[in-house]
Amino acid sequence: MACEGRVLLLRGVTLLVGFSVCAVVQGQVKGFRRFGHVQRVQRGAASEEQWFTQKLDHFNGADPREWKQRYFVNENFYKPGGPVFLMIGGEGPANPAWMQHGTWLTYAEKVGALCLMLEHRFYGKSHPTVDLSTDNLRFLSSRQALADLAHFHTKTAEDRGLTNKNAPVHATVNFPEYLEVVWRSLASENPECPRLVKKASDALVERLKDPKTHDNITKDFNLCSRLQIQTEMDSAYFLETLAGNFMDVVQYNEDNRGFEGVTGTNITIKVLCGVMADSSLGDPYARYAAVARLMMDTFSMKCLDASYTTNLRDMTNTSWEGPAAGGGRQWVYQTCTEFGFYQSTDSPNQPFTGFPLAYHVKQCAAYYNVSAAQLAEAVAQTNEYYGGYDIRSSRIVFPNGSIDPWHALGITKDITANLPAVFIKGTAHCANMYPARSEDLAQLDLARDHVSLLLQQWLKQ
Ligand SMILES: *[C@@H]1O[C@H](CO)[C@@H](O)[C@H](O)[C@H]1NC(C)=O
Ligand SMILES: *[C@@H]1O[C@H](CO)[C@@H](O)[C@H](O)[C@H]1NC(C)=O
Ligand SMILES: *[C@@H]1O[C@H](CO)[C@@H](O)[C@H](O)[C@H]1NC(C)=O
Ligand SMILES: *[C@@H]1O[C@H](CO)[C@@H](O)[C@H](O)[C@H]1NC(C)=O
Ligand SMILES: *[C@H]1O[C@@H](CO)[C@H](O)[C@@H](O)[C@@H]1NC(C)=O
Repeated sequence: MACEGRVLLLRGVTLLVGFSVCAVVQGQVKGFRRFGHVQRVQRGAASEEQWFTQKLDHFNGADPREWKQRYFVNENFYKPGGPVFLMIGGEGPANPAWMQHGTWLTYAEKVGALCLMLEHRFYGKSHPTVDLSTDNLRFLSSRQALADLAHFHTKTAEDRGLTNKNAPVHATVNFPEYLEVVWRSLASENPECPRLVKKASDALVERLKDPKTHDNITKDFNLCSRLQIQTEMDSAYFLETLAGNFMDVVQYNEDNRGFEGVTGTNITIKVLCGVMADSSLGDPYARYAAVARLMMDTFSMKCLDASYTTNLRDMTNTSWEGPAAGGGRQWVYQTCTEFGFYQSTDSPNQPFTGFPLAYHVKQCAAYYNVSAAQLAEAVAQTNEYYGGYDIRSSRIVFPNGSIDPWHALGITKDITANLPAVFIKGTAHCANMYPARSEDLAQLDLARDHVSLLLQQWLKQ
């Protein structure tokens, strides 16, 4: 789900600026799309990594095992007595580039804050266990991660008192609304665009039914190996991979992510809708294939690996050197055991076909032996534990962008004056957290200023 980082504000009183959970994603990582993968960019002293000792299991006093968690500090703006900003790592490596760039530093400069960033357990270099076996992944949960934060906070900012670490979370097994927003976001560029995508996707689904077409499909989409459709999982994985091109671009449309070392930021909704409207490329199906090839060129991929069998092998590799250890195996585990959030094609009001909820649920069994019933129970537990939308704290701001499919699960209307929403028209995922630039929409500038004012106001209380 989530910005590689919520920013918590620690101070004498309950102060928490929830930039919510924003994933900073690199689209081409297996099993991992639309979640937090960040490339590492090392720069300057504030980027130096440091290590903090944590318990493996915060909820079992009898278990003495410990491990080292990575964190970063930027003291450049700190004025004694000032607040502490804590950026919480998300489901990918904590990227030290955030210690040099990003809107939170602008805020820190204004209020004299100390800036800390703590990497999430099991992601990046924060390895609590020797490998990623399903048995060891038991220690990967948002509750353990919050306990890491609490302990980190107690030790590093003892006199500042973080009293609220209640993340706003509403978990849901099925999340078909995601693709509904993808439709609307494409339509905001050009109403024809999502219709063309749907035509193309429908045509592809039709062709898939006839094995005689599979050689052509293999060629059209430049697949690494001949298309093999033996099970529903095979076709679902293939169709989801192609839809993923659109999902990724919509989610990060025009976000200023270049500073993190992310490539392909110039592939925007406008570019994809441009290809979909280009009749010189052939019918919508041919244009859909052209989009896939454009993405491959952009990310320097020789061919497209859209085989579920390969994916299954990658996702069940439990080594820290494994192909999904960048976060894919860990994040999907968290979806199966805490959050769900499956971006299924179960709504009729979206462009794609063929990857229903059942496909996502079966992956939980295939990767971690988690059944559908266990998944449903785990998600219900999460909402019971965190309270879902029933948020009882105060001084949390909830920013969201209207283009970002995740806003469908976000808080886009003020709950109270002390729990304000900042709904930004026309921006994508976590746009407000990235460094400002001159091309930013006026609404985005205003949103950043608004958050800055709230921050200063709350710090005075
Ligand atoms: C495969 O593509 C070729 C060239 O476009 C076309 O002539 C042929 O009919 C296609 N084959 C099938 C089975 O669709
Ligand atoms: C995006 O940028 C890359 C690298 O600068 C360039 O090669 C490519 O042509 C650009 N693509 C588009 C669609 O603008
Ligand atoms: C897991 O991935 C690593 C690194 O790619 C590889 O060396 C190892 O053989 C894989 N393990 C299995 C069981 O496939
Ligand atoms: C899978 O889970 C079931 C039920 O929780 C359990 O009985 C079974 O032993 C597990 N299988 C494996 C291979 O771990
Ligand atoms: C707002 O929506 C929530 C719920 O999906 C996401 O978790 C957040 O990342 C998102 N916030 C921003 C700033 O994009």
